[in-house]
Amino acid sequence: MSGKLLQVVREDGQVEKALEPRLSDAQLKELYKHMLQVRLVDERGMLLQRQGRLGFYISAEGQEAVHVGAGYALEPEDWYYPHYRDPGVGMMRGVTIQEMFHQLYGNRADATHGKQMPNHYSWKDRNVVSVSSPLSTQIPQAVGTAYAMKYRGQRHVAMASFGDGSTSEGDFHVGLNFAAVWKLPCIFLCNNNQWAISVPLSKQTASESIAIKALAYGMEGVRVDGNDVLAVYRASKEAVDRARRGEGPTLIEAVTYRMSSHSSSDDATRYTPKEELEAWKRKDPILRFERYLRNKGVWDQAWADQLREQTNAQVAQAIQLAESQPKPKLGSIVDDVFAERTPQLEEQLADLQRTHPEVE
Ligand SMILES: Cc1ncc(C[n+]2csc(CCOP(=O)(O)OP(=O)(O)O)c2C)c(N)n1
Ligand SMILES: [Mg+2]
Repeated sequence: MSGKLLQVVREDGQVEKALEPRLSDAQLKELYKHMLQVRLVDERGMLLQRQGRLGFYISAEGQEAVHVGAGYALEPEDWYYPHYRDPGVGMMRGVTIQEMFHQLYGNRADATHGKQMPNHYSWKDRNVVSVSSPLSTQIPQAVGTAYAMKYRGQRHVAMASFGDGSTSEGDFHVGLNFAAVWKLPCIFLCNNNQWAISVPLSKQTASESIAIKALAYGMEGVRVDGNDVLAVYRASKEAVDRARRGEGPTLIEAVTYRMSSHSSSDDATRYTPKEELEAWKRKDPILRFERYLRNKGVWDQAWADQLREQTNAQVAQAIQLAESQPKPKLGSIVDDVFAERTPQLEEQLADLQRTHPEVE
């Protein structure tokens, strides 16, 4: 366990050659594409909320390199237990922008028929488990999945993603302890964005870092520059390989910054120092990766312009279709809750139908 921050690409885009992962030009462009897609979806999502077209929105602005880098180290069969600030992993597994907007609108085409808040995605067929609103509950869930995989002799891994504030929950400690004792194929990805709504990291822990906590549990811990997609990828790939070899779990602390407010219901300008945000804006993960690609001679301006244009067009089209969909059917409120509807649910549905005859 090292307290040092793992960095592969410096802020000026220069690379640490010895640490550079061996990825093809096409793979590097893929990483860029995934980060840009998340950013462009977020930009529109927040605007739609401000226009009163979406009820709520959570932006991942500034944190794209964390989950894109980590998600890139996983195979499709691996399980991902998300936080609410990492939509890119689903997209990397083929979730379309359209599916994402159906979820944001909670319409009839949404996989969960509007049962979840916006940004609380659920992609069952992509091994991305539903986002849990109660913080950190995804951690023991991932540990349980890793335990089951070990028990069955499967070679897959489970990754749980969560925030810095989430490390103060009991579930974090219980989950990490269990995973280390049983040497489970589990990776814990802490998106340390310095804030838990308006509570700064300094009020969250007295430890010198989040990563150092791994030492006490008896697992590997690594502190990585979360605005450096190649560093996050490198640390995650090492953790995933270790887990597949049966060498147990890893805690990754990705040091990053929440460049937007906590959610559309928050105003971070009331509690974050302006200079802090300005300083982190200069570390923007997407701009840094662009600098790296330019230095490497991989950057292609026409390709980047087209990518941006195409993604924005997909977003616009997805919004149009999502807004034209009907609301979920009233009866769907009791679907997918239990394998079979309980008599109580049937009774409540009958009550609803009686009191809301106008709703389909
Ligand atoms: C168990 C629980 N307690 C409190 C909340 C309310 N809450 C929602 S998000 C949040 C902050 C979480 O901060 P962090 O884990 O750092 O994640 P971030 O939002 O910064 O990505 C809080 C306190 C909750 N959802 N669940
Ligand atoms: Mg946080």
